[in-house]
Amino acid sequence: MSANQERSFIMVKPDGVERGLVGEIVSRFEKRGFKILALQLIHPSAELLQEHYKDLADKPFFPKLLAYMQSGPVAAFVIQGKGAVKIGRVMLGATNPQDSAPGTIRADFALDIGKNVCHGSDSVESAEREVALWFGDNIKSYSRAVDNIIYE
Ligand code: RTP
Repeated sequence: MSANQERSFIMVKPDGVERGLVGEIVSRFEKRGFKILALQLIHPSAELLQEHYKDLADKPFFPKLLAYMQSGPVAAFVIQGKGAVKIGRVMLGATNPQDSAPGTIRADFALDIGKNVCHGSDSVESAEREVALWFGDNIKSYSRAVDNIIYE
C-alpha cells in the first residue's frame, strides 16, 4: 500500500451527531485533501462497541463510555491519504477537550472528555482493525482527478 493510501477510521460520536456536527467534521477532512472511502450512520450495538473499545474494558469509565456511545447514532467514516492516522489525531485534538489545541475539532466543539464529539484511530494497526470491524469488506476504492493536484 502506498503512503497516499493510508486509511483511518473516524467517527462522529452521538453528541456530535445530535448537535449537527457531522457535515462540519466530514468537511474538514475533505477540505484537507483526504478521500472519503466509506461513510455511514450507524446505531452501534453493545457488542460492536465492546469490541471497538476492548483495550479500555478495565477502565473505570468503560460503562459510562459504552452508555454514551449507545445514546444515539454515530457517523462512521474512513479517510484515506498521506498521514491519515497521525493527521487525523492532530485534527481531532487531545482526548480531553480541556487540553485540545485551538483549531482542532475537540477544542472548537467540546468541553468535556466524556462528550468529546469524535473518535480517530490511534495507529495504522488500529485503523485497519477498526475499518474492518465497522465496514467489513464494503469498501471500494475509487480514483480522484484531484489527487494529481493534492500530491506532489
Ligand atoms: P477515541 O478512542 O474516542 O478517539 O479517544 P482516545 O483514543 O483519544 O482516548 P481513549 O483513551 O481511547 O478513550 C476513549 C474515549 O473514552 C472516553 N474517556 N473518558 N476519564 C474519563 O472519563 C475518560 N477517559 C476517556 C473519551 O470519550 C475518549 O475519547
